[in-house]
Amino acid sequence: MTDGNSGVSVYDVPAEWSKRAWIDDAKYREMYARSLSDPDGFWAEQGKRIDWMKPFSKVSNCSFEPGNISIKWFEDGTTNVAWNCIDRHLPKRANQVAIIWEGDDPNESKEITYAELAREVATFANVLKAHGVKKGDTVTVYLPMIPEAAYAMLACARIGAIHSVVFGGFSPDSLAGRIEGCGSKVVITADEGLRGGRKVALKSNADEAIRKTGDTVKSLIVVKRTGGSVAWNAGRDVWYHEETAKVSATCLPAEMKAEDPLFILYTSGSTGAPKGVVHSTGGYLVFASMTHQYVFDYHDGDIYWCTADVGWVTGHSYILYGPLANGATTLMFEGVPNYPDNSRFWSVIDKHKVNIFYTAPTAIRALMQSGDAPVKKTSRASLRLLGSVGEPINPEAWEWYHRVVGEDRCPIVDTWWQTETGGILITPLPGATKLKPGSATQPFFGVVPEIVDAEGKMLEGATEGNLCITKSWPGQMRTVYGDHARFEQTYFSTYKGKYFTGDGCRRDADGYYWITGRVDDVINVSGHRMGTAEVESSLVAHPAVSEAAVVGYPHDIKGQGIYAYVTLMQGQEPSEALRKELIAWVRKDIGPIASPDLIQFAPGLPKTRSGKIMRRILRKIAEDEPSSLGDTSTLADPAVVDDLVRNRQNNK
Ligand code: 6R9
Repeated sequence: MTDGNSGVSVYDVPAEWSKRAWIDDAKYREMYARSLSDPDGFWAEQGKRIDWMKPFSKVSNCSFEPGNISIKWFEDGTTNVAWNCIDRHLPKRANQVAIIWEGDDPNESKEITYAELAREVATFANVLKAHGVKKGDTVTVYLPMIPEAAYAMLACARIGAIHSVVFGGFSPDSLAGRIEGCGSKVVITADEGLRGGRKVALKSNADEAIRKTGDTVKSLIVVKRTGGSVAWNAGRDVWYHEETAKVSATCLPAEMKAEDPLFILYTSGSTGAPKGVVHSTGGYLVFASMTHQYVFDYHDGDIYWCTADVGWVTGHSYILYGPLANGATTLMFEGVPNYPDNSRFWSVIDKHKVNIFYTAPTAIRALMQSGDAPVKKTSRASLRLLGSVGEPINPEAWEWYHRVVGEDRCPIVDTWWQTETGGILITPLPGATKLKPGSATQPFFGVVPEIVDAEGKMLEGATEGNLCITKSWPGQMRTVYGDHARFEQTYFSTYKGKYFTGDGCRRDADGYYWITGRVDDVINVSGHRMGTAEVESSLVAHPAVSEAAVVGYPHDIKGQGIYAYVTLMQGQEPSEALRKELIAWVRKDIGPIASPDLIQFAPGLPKTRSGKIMRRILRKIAEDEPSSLGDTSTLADPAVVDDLVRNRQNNK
């Protein structure tokens, strides 16, 4: 069947799926309707999917009203996230594998049972305590994808400390900003990371970052990963393996209020420095657990693999917290999709008999370029369900994923969500939802999407506009760390009374949602969010640069590439060498993910008479659509645009 709106094929729910899945079509409709008609009754039941030390009596207490943005779920209950992810499974699952770790080197892997996880996490928790970490303190985690990353996060949760995980690909400067932002006195890192056979100098990056903070960090706990040589600061640095020898392997879980923060995760927005998104204890875990069970249709015994890094929210909710809350077996992968060759994902699936596989469109597009052979030489017979997250998936990549990787038998869940949402909000449920390639399809339980026009007017039926969510859900972020006003300003001031996602969205005649990408100054490069303002401020910090404007442009593999327009200081001449230098500068300043793909030297930027840069025009030029620049009548100097169009960088 073909979809009349978009021309894509429509895929029915396979019969065996509607039978075996937790949720079929009728159940989805019934539960979705109840989640709106009786939200507190609905969420009170779901709240019981985790164990509580003191049961909650209040379910939700939320306001999106201007001046009083307040989000509370299960607020009088107490619990502990690590206790839910570990202890409660021990009677039944002590010897079940909790984490399968697959190393960068295909010959290296290990399995960690729930009983082992309990000991490792308690031990790490005691090490943190020995270094003075107390309930409510923040701990920055800058680790590669090794089991200790999971132990560290759960150890924080166990003692009520708030973890802030910083992606290992971030530069010392970015790490420094994130350590300062939340005031961590303790940082956890490794000697070196290992990705695609290459070493990443994590300890030395951490040293440099801590120096930049003015040495506010008291303890740097270092996990030995590669054994490479590292500089040592004797008063501050400790080897993790030496510390563990000094402490016991049991640790009581701290009793936490449902609304106590579990973690902070820094994410880019359209303005200013990255924001510390704060997630809660109770509501977050209920939502991560529920979405993991229903969206991936997780059943006991399934082997589940999410390829994200724990440095991103996807790693938090869908490598760690959701799966472990459900007593699942979750696979954690240290490496990259094309090392030692581009069959790696599929070989790992065969090696560990993975049933559920969750990855990003950018990886699918990159692997698709090397053809079907690297996929077809593997069996993938264990695979049952595929997932996608991070950016819109183009129908061609979706079809290839479905036909070649999933051999036409595995449904694909295209899951739309954000760091801020804590868990999946718009998604198919594999036993319930007909699929349209490229559409994230339908709202999850309790989620009320609304499409509005630029003025905030609600648009009905088949339409396109900006995506808002009008009711709270338990996994929603609670605040920006240390800056509640910024929380309100960023998410609730554009359209009063609604959470604004920053995404554009189309709804078709069947009520299916199609996310069209960011409508703010955030670009999505290989599924990683970058604020254009961050890249611009890095560029203008270079002595040769007077002004910079950064926009996204369509990129075959990354989804969006980074296009930077740069105006030089007087007396500076554009050159290839300077172009390379600026790319290296941003790379060093923010991290490799922020490296501009194209830099165009521009004698001037298009501005309005009041001095505002007209990004709309810069985007069109970067997209190579100079014929659709739109209204240019407000430009202070129209000649500037002619020069930009003439000298556009070739991105083919
Ligand atoms: C989970 C995560 C959030 C932004 C979001 C949107 C884009 C994520 C998507 C998607 C279309 C999907 N996005 N999933 N767009 N379809 N299935 O990625 O969080 O890093 O905060 O990014 O990613 O633009 O606003 P985060």
